[in-house]
Amino acid sequence: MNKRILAALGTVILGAGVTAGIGTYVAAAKNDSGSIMATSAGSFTAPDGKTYPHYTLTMNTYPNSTFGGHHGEDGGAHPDWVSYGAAGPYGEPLRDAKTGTNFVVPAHSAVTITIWQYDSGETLNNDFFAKVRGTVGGTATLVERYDTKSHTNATEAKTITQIPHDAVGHTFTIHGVSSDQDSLFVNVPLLLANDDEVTAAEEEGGFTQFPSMTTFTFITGDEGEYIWNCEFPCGDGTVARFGNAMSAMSYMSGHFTVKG
Ligand SMILES: [Cu+2]
Repeated sequence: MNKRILAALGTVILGAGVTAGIGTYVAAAKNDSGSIMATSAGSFTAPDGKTYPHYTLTMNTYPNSTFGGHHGEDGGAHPDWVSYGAAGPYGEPLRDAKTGTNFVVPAHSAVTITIWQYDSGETLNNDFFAKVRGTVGGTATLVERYDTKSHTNATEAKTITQIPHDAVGHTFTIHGVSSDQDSLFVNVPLLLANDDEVTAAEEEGGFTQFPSMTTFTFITGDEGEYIWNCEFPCGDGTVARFGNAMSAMSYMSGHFTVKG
């Protein structure tokens, strides 16, 4: 993956700017203008027969930050870093989005998230995160290849409880930041996109036409402040590649707020 070499170069050139950037970001993230609100989508009946207000969120994961959106048109300070970003209803980048990684969802609701994953991948440090956890039914729906041009599944959708631990692009993992609130833990592994297609698309300055598409639903409790992050070592650095994009907010992590 040439992005690792690029990331290493980026560290040398741009490392000084990182600390200042994180502080600014966290301060800005305190108000709601920096968050994506879930979209209302009717009601959802859980397997136990209970009905909840239903909300949806969409997002993308990219092999670099040149998708526009919250990093800016040219990819911002770290164009070579992997990143989450705001997505339209068919996995298209929302180039005008001002935020891509802070989310607000209502309390006591069913939240369905769809993630299009445009990056390649490698092996997880920890098998734990290759399993789907905390979702309705303990499952997710996976389309290994989604055609973003025709808006159709290029492979059949299937219900999954895990993916191979050596085929993980990124993970979406929500967890609490304090113990005096409802616990919310959700982990969904996102299948890598085809390596050759990702590389070919990157060489042309774009993203693969066929990301994987993963959809899952979970039920929120009382209001609370949570954090989400990727548990795949997709960053850079000497400590198990948990540096750079992995340790900077707004790339592979963000706020996840449950509002009453
Ligand atoms: Cu990641």
